[in-house]
Amino acid sequence: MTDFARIGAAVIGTGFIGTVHTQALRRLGVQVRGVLGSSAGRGAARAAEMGVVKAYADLDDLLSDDSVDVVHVTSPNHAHYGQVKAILQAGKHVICEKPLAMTSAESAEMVEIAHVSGKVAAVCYNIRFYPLNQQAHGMVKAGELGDIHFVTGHYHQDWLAKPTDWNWRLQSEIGGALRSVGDIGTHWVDLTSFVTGLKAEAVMAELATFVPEREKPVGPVETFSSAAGATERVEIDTDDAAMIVIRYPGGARGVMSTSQINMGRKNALQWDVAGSRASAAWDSETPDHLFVGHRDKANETLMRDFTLMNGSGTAAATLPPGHVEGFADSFFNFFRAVYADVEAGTRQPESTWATFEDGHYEMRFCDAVVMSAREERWIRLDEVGG
Ligand code: SOE
Repeated sequence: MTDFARIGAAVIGTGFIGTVHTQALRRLGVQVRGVLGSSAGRGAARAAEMGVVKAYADLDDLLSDDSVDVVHVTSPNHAHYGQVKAILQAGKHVICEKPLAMTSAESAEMVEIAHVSGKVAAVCYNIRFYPLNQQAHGMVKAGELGDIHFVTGHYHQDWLAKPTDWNWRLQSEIGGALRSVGDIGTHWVDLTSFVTGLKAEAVMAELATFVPEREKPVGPVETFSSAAGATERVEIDTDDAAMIVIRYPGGARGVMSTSQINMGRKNALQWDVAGSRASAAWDSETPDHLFVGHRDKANETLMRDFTLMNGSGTAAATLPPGHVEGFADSFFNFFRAVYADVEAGTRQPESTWATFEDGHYEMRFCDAVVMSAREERWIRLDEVGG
């Protein structure tokens, strides 16, 4: 495995996902030089808790640190555009959390800035790096499923099911116009596009807000956390759920749903891809098993086992068979792939991590969903800007 100890990284954001990034980088052997919190005080407190040597005062302080080669952006969505632009213009590589931006106009500009910079620029669609999603990508590429006909599934959670559940993602001015679609729907869109090789041509969408008023805590609340204390009632204008029908080029079709109010579904992404020769299906809550469906022989369940997987799957597998690889492992596998390209100086042809172009596709998908839901008609992605 490449020696990553020569590479320095900094992480913007010290909440749930920022901490996941920091822990995965340390496991990889990358030098985490410092973190930047939502305030200097919070950053210093979290750095001390995580044993990170430095808490930066602000973004300029971080970008002036010559020992930092790669910057991870895990701040709320509205901050991505400005921070990524400054990072790339400072000559550093960047890994930006999803969704890439607030709109496809922003993401279009970020694609151009990344191209001009010549630096490695990745979007954190980590779910590609559960090894069996890499395996499925390789199976489709090898023609094992035949022509892709029908792509279905969902991404359902329940952490925002109650009126007392709160998170910054609920506020469109911070998280963007779409919440369930932007936050978790884009994972499903990116993952199925990666597995099938297909990108949506047009969408027909319906959005739903089942909890129109919520109790907003007066103080800060971390993702998947709850806060005690004073609250104020606020009206919600972002989607709790979405229903989206998809047209792909060549006649393939898809249908998916998102929800953050399905009680009992903690973090359930499911995809099911039907091809002309076979089908395949995967569930993030049983990530070490891949269903492969047949007509002329028994169905199969492939348990993650790098002695039985294709090149894509084996390259992403870290633990022995039966030692389940989960959410945190997907970040480790993803960062290992990106940092190998940082070490090489540029993205390699066989790399499978999500680029800014992929992140821009997801933003165009989101803008088309907003337009379709508002105008109650099919919207082609080439109708949206950016
Ligand atoms: C909250 O919905 C969240 O943390 C998302 O932001 C992540 O991208 C997803 O992987 C898990 O849930």
